[in-house]
Amino acid sequence: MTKTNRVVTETPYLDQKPGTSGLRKPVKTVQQVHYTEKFIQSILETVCELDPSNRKLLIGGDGRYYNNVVIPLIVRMAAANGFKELIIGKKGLFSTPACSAYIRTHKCVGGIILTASHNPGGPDGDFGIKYNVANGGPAPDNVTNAIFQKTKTRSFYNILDPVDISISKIGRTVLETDQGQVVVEVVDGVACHEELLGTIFDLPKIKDYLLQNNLCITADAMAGVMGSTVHRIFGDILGVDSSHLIRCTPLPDFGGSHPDPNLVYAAELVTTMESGKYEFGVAFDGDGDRNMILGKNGFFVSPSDSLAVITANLDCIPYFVGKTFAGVGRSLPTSGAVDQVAKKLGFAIYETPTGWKYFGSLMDADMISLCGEESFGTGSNHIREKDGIWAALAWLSILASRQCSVEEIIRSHWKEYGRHFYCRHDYEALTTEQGAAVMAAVNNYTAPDCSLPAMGVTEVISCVNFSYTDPVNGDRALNQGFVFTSVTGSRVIFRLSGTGSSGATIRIYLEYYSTSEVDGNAQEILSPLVEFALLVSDIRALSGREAPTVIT
Ligand code: VG1
Ligand code: CO
Repeated sequence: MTKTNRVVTETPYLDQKPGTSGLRKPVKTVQQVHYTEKFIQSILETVCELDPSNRKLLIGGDGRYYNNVVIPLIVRMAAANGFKELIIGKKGLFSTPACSAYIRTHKCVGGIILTASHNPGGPDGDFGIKYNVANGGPAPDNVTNAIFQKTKTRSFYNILDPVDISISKIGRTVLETDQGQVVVEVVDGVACHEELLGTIFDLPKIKDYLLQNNLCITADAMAGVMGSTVHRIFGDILGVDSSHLIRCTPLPDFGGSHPDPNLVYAAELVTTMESGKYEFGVAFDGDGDRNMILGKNGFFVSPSDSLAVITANLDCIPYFVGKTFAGVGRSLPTSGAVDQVAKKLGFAIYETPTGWKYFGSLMDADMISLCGEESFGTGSNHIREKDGIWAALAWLSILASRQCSVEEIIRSHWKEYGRHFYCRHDYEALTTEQGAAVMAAVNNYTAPDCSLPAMGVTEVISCVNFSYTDPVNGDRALNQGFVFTSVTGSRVIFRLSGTGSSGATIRIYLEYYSTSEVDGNAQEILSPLVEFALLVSDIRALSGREAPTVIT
């Protein structure tokens, strides 16, 4: 019989505040003595308080470095804290959307997901610990705040003596402990999600479409966890030859890459697509919730446009057909492209702060069926996370139904709804002080008597610090970003990233709407907005940087 120990620890760590999506820290930080244990104990206690009746917990992860150390640790700690059923993906692999699907389908109390998502991995990379609640979505602010409060006074944790469990094989082990029996079940981390996707899309129709038109498609999992899912769905079901599925073997350090599917970090896919060989290409991030969609010859689909196009083409996706469509959600910095569609089709639209956690309550209350973020996140209410492979299949469904190319679909969308020229400039790895100085400079413009400079020739009418009240539960989220709005509806938004593991990253979002010049050059059209952003933030002087690190 395995014994429970109560380990008394020294001073608490005071830096365990979860950010936009869980706690993200350099691996070296989480390797400090008792660091991970203390955070996990704080999660487990919070979960027990939230729902004392359900003792079934999922443990997922994107396969990154150090997962193999922390997974057995969570098993021992969860068992020592009274959890009775622990579900683990084979080899510890469970994409974020698959975790969400599993938690919902199998009625878990929640899940601990070991991922830092798009942040690099490996011994010198980042580690992440995220808690998802019973609806399958990221813990909302009140839960993460409760966890954080506990970390501040943490003085002990509970852990079983080491147990002998292999997570490399599917199967069930019953642990006999001094707390009674604990079932540890290693499952196929893909199956539940795969099954769900099969009920949402007409996969045989997509396969036929590719076959009949002799079209080749490609996917890049960036050595993240989505690789296995890609092999199963693109390979086994859609019949795509595995030679077209790149970086689909999950690696603990993502092969040294930065597993963030954007034009900069997924440059390899961009080059491949530019060759013209493929009709469609998609890249996913480390934990498989993000997607970047490219058409033939590398035609880039901006994530904000992607959400709008999917919303305008619901009839191509069987899941939505014959159902009442509730509405759409988008995060503040996501462009208003989807607003145009919602307006025309009579759907409700909600603008939330950045982070998927804010969509959960709206979906649970049936107020939105679809949502997305400019940061390459798209998804629906089939789960409570963004879902990279879902987005790819949504696009393939649209292509198969409309029988035209990605570029044709986007161009015809712009003709019909106008185009939201859009770009994001990231200044990564600034010091905390530099980040604060830039935000303070921008904050000056929120003063009521402040005169606002023009954006090129266009008058700027307001600068506000965005705050949000959840329409379902009244929860407030303050200081979510500074928004400058021009008289013609252009926006320039400033935010501090909440997913970095150290220092500060400033994100500047630029958006300009036009119904007449939809084929214009985005860079030229957005250049007055860039000038404006540089002027009001003084970011060059304050950060010592001449240019952003990422433009996407
Ligand atoms: C970023 C994105 C945000 C996304 C979050 C988590 O947050 O901007 O839209 O929800 O990452 O995505 P921030 O605070 O760094 O801007 V994932 O795929 O990293 O879990
Ligand atoms: Co992610």
